[in-house]
Amino acid sequence: ENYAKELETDVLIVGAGFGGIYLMHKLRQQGFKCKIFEAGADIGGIWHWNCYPGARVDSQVPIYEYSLPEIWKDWTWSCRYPGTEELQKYFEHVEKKLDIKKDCAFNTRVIGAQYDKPSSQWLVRTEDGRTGKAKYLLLALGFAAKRHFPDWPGMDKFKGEIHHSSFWPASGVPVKGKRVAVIGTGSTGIQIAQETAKEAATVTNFVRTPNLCLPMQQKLLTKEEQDKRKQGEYQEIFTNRLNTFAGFQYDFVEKDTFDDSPEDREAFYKKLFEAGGFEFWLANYRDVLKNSEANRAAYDFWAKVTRKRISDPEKREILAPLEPAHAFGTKRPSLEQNYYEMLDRPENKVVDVKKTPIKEFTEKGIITSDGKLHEFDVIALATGFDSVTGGIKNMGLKDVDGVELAEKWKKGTYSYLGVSLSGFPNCFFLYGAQGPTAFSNGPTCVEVQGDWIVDAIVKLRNEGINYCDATHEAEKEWREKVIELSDETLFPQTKSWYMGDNIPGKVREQLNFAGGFPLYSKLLRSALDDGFRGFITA
Ligand code: NA7
Repeated sequence: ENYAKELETDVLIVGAGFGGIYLMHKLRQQGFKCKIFEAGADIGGIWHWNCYPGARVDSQVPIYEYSLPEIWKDWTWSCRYPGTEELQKYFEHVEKKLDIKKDCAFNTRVIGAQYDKPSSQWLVRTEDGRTGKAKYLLLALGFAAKRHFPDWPGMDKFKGEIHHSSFWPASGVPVKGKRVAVIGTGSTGIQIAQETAKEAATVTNFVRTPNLCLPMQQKLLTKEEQDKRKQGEYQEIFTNRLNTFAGFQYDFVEKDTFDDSPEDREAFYKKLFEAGGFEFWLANYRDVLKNSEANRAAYDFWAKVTRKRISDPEKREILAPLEPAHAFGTKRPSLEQNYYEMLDRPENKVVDVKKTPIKEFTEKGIITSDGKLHEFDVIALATGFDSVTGGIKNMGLKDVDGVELAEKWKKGTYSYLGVSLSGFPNCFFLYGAQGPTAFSNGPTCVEVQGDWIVDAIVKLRNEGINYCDATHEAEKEWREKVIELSDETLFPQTKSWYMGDNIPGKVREQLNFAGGFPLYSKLLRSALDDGFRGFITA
């Protein structure tokens, strides 16, 4: 019983991850009363849920953390790419500094929300029969709030342990000496496979699309070196990240791929690989995600380096084929740590499910379309999420006329600026549809959009505006902009969750703003500076 049956506040925030916490902190500073409804049992968002083996962030610190000095000043990381446990500790540190939990209702899943015109309030219903009332409703759901479980026949028959990555028991699942299946090759599948292989008897990775993984180049960090970097360098990094395409400390170089000689290009690619992380993706030549030949050159380098690491010819063809399965970087690369050497070992297997799709599950394991039974003790479903739009469509959100958002978006996604929805007054969201979301570093995105939302709410209060609703015309223009920017890239050529392809029946459309942070921030700001351009205010 951590909140009353009826709760009234100024601002009701849904989600207590990076986004929700940031909003609450900034709004409190402006004198607003805030509450958070959170489906999980603690703060941390995806880092509360991500308990699967090997879960680790793949954007390096300090880029992957709040830019708030009161948080980073006395926080020290152990390594460049920390794992779940350390991220959970980080959120404990955040809690100590910001005192967030006292205004959170945990285990509180929102199942309905509608703006009530007569009272000028949002009424928000929860699964356990409570109602929250607030002038403003802010949605900080993250882009992975709804899990994707393919509905293979017989899944309930399996006698071993089967878990979706995002519902992995926090207490762990023993894999020592066990036969483990990992379905999926997103960031999650790669991490589970390489981690469980340290103990399991055998790991089998079911691969529909090979991940064009990049070397993580993990590195331990000392307190001394971090303390030194905090004297000026951190602030510089946080400021600079706003000027880069994806909100990182690096950016595409101001050069096209074929401006360089083949030798210089090779040396450049090599340097990016050695730097590790996403550099080969997001600090590459500026045309890598726009020009097919440029992209192919990057792919060929990737394949050359990666193929050398796989001695088994059959596995090599599935994991790193000479002909690319898709343009490099148009699906999210995962950062690997010995993934290829691990799968190359004779006891581990790779099943090409493009050739032989999964047909059904049995008590003992998985049958593929060639009739073969693969037996397992543990199955990890690393099958991802109804990404970007799944969460917001799944919370009973209705417009002023009572039409469900899921219904409104049946034929396509519409938002204004990737932060608001026409027909949903005084409601804003972040790290969701048509924002930089999946093409960005999460904390950067959350702060850029969060600052804007806070400024917008403060402006509404200061100017005595009671009601602020995006127009449908503004939404249509924004949607066009999002599609136009995406069409200038190679993203639409590839089937991916960026484009909604991973969920059967989902509309195929670009779900993310592909124009980069500098442009995004400019567009966002100008709408506010122009007196809520694109909104009806009253
Ligand atoms: P992803 O990246 O969506 O990966 C899901 C994987 O599951 C992907 O390899 C899919 O293959 C595979 N998948 C999904 N459905 C099926 C079926 N029916 N058959 C075979 N394989 C299937 O999710 P993650 O959890 O790894 O990562 C999510 C994001 O969280 C990540 O990008 C980070 O930003 C953090 P496909 O590629 O579609 O062929």
